Amino acid sequence: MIQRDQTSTDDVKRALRAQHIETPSWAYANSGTRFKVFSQQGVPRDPYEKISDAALVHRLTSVAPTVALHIPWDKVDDYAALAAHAADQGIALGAINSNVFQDDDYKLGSVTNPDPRVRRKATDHLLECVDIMDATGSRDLKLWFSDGTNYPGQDDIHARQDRLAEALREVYDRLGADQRMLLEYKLFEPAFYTTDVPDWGTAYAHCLELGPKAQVVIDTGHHAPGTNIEFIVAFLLRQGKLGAFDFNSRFYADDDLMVGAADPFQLFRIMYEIVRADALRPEYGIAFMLDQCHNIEPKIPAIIRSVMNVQEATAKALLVDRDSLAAAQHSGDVLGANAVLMDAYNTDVRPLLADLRVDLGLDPDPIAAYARSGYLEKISAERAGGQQAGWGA
Ligand code: PSV
Ligand code: MN
Repeated sequence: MIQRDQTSTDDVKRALRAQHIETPSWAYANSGTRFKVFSQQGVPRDPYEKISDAALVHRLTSVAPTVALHIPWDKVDDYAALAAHAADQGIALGAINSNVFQDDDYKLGSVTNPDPRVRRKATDHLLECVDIMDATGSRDLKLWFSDGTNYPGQDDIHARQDRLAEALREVYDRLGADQRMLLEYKLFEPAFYTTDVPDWGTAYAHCLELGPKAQVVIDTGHHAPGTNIEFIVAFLLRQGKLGAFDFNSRFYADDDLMVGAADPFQLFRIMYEIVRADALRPEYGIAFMLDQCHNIEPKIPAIIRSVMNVQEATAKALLVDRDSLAAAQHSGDVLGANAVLMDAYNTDVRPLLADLRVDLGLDPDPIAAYARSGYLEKISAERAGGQQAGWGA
């Protein structure tokens, strides 16, 4: 069992206090499956209201100071005004997510489309996202492409990689000195035969070719069952090419359920690799983002729960006795090394996190605090009319 002295507990708390988890604007909006979107009371009707909800999550947890936007879902006339609204509420705008997957023109692909007109349109959208970053002060452009093919022979696999590289290069060259391109991969869906960025290797190779401002995003839901994601984390960290996480949980494919719900042990193993590389610190530059949809559960408490799940996995990772682990590893003590890791994983860190919240002047139980706050009643009354936001708005 782990015995901790006060100094090491303080170190763990210090690291947790500095943690930064970005929430996604779309998690506050309506979502569902291709079968049905169930609406909920009080759902935001515009980006301003999404930001207000995100700000509340930050006020209750103190570790979620930024919210990611998705363009055009969060399109507004004045992005500087949107950033000012976020600042007024005590948060900032985070990554800008592009969207080249919801237009009829993209049926055969966006930046990899065989038609140069469609490629131009898609690339122009990505460039527009960089313009938006200039206005919002966002550092990161996050790219996910739904591009791929459904049938052998449908298009030239090799040529599609060339087209992808060409578009990425144009956008990369447009980035400002402090801006980054984060390239996401996904095993399959919506295309089923080939996917143009299907895995970390493809994303890594493109990022390497582009240069230091291009880095890979690991969306935890985007792998084949059984994939050792912490290996990918360790590999990319070693290469300096891990830019961000999109956290969520999957049981089958890209389920987008709450992070830490399906496999908290995997989340702990991922966070251990981060801690081991000293990459938790915001200055290290990794963006820890959620990419989730709350289809049947109430959204704001689900996001709070997700933030808490990441904190719990992180706290356990920070509790790993690294000296004992290294000693066991070096002496070839297989069982001993495994036991050191499991001791940390099996520690109940909820009291430590509750203490931390009290130190920060927060309620030790953010979900109970949310329930007591009356916020849901308030937004249900205030947001009665109008059109609730969703994947298309
Ligand atoms: C689609 O799979 C997806 O979930 C990607 O992971 C993106 O990050 C997200 O949508 C937002 O575009
Ligand atoms: Mn994602």
